[in-house]
Amino acid sequence: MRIDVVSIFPSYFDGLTLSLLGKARESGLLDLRVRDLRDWTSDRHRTVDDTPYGGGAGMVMKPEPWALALDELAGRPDSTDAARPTIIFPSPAGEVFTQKTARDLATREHLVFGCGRYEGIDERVFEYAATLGEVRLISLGDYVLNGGEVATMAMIEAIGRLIPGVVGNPESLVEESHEDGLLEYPSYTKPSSWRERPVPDVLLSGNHAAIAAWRREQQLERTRARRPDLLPDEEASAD
Ligand code: 6GU
Repeated sequence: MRIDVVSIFPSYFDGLTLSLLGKARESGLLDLRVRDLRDWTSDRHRTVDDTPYGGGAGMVMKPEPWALALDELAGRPDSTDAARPTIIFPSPAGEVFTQKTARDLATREHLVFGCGRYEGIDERVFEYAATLGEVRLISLGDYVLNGGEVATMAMIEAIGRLIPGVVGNPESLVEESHEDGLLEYPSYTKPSSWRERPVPDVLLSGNHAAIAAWRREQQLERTRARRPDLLPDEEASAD
């Protein structure tokens, strides 16, 4: 998979050289390139923002540097459908990012992330981007960040680990919170008793069916307590 990121703070993404995603980049499973939006400015001050029409607080990102960046990274509008990238603008005004979104985006050949700052990007950039590929405005949740960088990193990590081969043991992808729509069951390791706290007996029993049943019950119980909104109606009331 190829991922291009455009940001005025490219060094935010230095952390993506570490750990599993760093290895995926070294092995070629993930071709991740981070670019500075200011590379597509032409004035002496490398200006990327200006005052908003209609007035109001803050600054708005100018359209032209974004258009030049998208032309270079997302191709010209005459390119074939298959080669058209998915262009993602992280935005608190977007659809909410979930594991389902991550699974969908992990199937794409080419993603382009445009990280906005200030009060946002000139609205015409989203229209222009839609001539180059599928545009998605995506939010991490109902709170405000200073810009799209941290949101983009979270999305790249969630998407990247779903690329086949990135996570060594694919079974660890299945038994995660949200993969089956429920929160994860609790985990324990040695010692079997620690500071007066024993590991639940069933986990030491060797009875795999009983362990699976216990874990499932734990998943339901936790989801009921912490995230009842995730439960299907028939599981929503305690039994
Ligand atoms: Cl994607 N961007 C910003 N700026 N704030 C957010 C967000 C994104 N998701 C939640 N808050």
